[in-house]
Amino acid sequence: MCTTCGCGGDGATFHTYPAHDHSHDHHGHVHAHGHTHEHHRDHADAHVTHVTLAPEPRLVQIEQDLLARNDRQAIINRATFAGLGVLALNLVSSPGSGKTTLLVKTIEQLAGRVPVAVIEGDQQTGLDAERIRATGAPALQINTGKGCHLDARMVAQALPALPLPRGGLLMIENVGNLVCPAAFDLGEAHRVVIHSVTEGEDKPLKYPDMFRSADVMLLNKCDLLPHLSFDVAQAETHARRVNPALRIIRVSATTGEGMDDWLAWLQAALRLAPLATVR
Ligand SMILES: Nc1nc2c(ncn2[C@@H]2O[C@H](COP(=O)(O)OP(=O)(O)OP(=O)(O)O)[C@@H](O)[C@H]2O)c(=O)[nH]1
Ligand SMILES: [Mg+2]
Repeated sequence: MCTTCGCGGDGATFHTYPAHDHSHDHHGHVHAHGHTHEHHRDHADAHVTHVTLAPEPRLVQIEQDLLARNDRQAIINRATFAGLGVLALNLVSSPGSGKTTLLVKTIEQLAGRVPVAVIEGDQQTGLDAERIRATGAPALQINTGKGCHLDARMVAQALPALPLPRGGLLMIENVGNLVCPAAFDLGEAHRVVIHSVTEGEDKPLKYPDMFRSADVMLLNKCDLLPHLSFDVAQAETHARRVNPALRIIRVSATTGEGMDDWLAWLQAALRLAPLATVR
């Protein structure tokens, strides 16, 4: 459980699978904890019981306050970036999908043309920032400890320590996590979700908030497709089902496949950076 954003079991839905006694009647509402409802969803999964916990009102209030405070700081961050003509991108994904590898390759390709600075988010270690600095680009590591996401205040506090590339690119690599980072606007102009082909086609459906909140999806590690049963068309259909406007670019950070399309998208976004005062 995340200790900073309150993303615990509140409002969660539990699905139980009775091992025996399929004739047992689960149709009635059960108020075991005062807020619990139990029912069959349909005949197709008649042996599956869905239990929905209603959220505790006080926790909902705390979470709303937290997100409202974050949104206020995100507006300030966004205005700062727009004022400097900096294009800020928030890179989100599950752990290991290739965010840092893509960043390194992107920085190498833009070298001498577009100045880039990077904020790295990890629970522990400065490993990713070291990989970025090895390219020559400035990088600042934020360690979130037990936190599972970056928030707008962390980014604001990091900015004075990082030379912002006026007219350039600020890449913010979020903590590897497909859940909580979806709720926290950092003030970015665009959110880029990286979905690698080793993760399974179902991820956009299982983590819809993340894919819905993104503007671009980089489908990474496409060089591995010949070795996998991953269905690209199905993954893209799932992603578009939760976000019809999502721009999808197939890439491989390793071989460079698709990088031209990604760089073309970046160049177009850079031209609009001073106008990016809303997302
Ligand atoms: N085959 C292949 N491997 C890749 C590709 N991109 C990244 N990898 C590998 O995937 C692993 C994870 O890459 P990272 O760039 O560290 O992933 P990340 O998303 O930054 O990971 P976290 O920051 O820990 O969430 C490394 O072993 C990379 O070499 C790719 O396009 N193809
Ligand atoms: Mg990384």
